[in-house]
Amino acid sequence: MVEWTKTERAIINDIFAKLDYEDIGPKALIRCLIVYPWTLRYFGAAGKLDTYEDIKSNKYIAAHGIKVLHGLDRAVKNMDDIKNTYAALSELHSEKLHVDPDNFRVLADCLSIVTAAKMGKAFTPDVQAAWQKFLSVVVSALGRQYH
Ligand code: HNI
Repeated sequence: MVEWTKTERAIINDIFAKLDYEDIGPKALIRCLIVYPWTLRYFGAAGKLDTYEDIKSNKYIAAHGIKVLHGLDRAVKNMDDIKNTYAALSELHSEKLHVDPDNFRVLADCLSIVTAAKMGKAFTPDVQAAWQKFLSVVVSALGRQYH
C-alpha cells in the first residue's frame, strides 16, 4: 500500500482546494491531444478535431477534461485506497473504451505541466514531488484491470 506523509496529504488537498476544474481540466486534455496526437483516436464522438483551433474550441473535449478532474476527486477523497476506488474506472477504460494504458501517464504529465504553469512559484520541488506521486498512484490504479 502507498504511504503518504502528513505533508504530502496536505499538499494534495491544498492543490485540489484551489484547483479550477473548468480551467485546468480542458487545458490538460487539449495539451494531451495536441502533443500526443494518437490520443485523438479515442474522441471520435467529439466531432471534427483536425486542427489546434478545432481541439481548443471543442465543447465535448472541454467537458471531458472537467470530467477527468472530477474523476481525480475520488482519488483525493480515498488516498489510502486509490487502487480499489478506481477498479470500475480502470475496467471501463480497459474493457469498453480500449484506452492504451500508456496514455494515462501521458495525460498525467500534461496535468503536471498545466498545474505548474498555473501555480508558478508555488509549484516548488516538494509540491511537484507530492503531485507526481499522487498522479503515479492514479495512473497505476487505472492500469490495474488491464490484462
Ligand atoms: Ni478517461 C471516460 C477519468 C484518462 C479516454 N474518464 C472517463 C470518465 C472518467 C474518466 C471519470 C467518465 C466515466 C463514466 O462515464 O463513468 N480518464 C479519467 C482519469 C484519467 C483518464 C482520472 C487519467 C488521469 N481517459 C483517459 C485517457 C484517455 C481517456 C488518457 C484517452 C486518451 N475517458 C476516455 C474516454 C471516455 C472516458 C474516451 C469516455 C468518454 C465519454 O464521453 O463517455
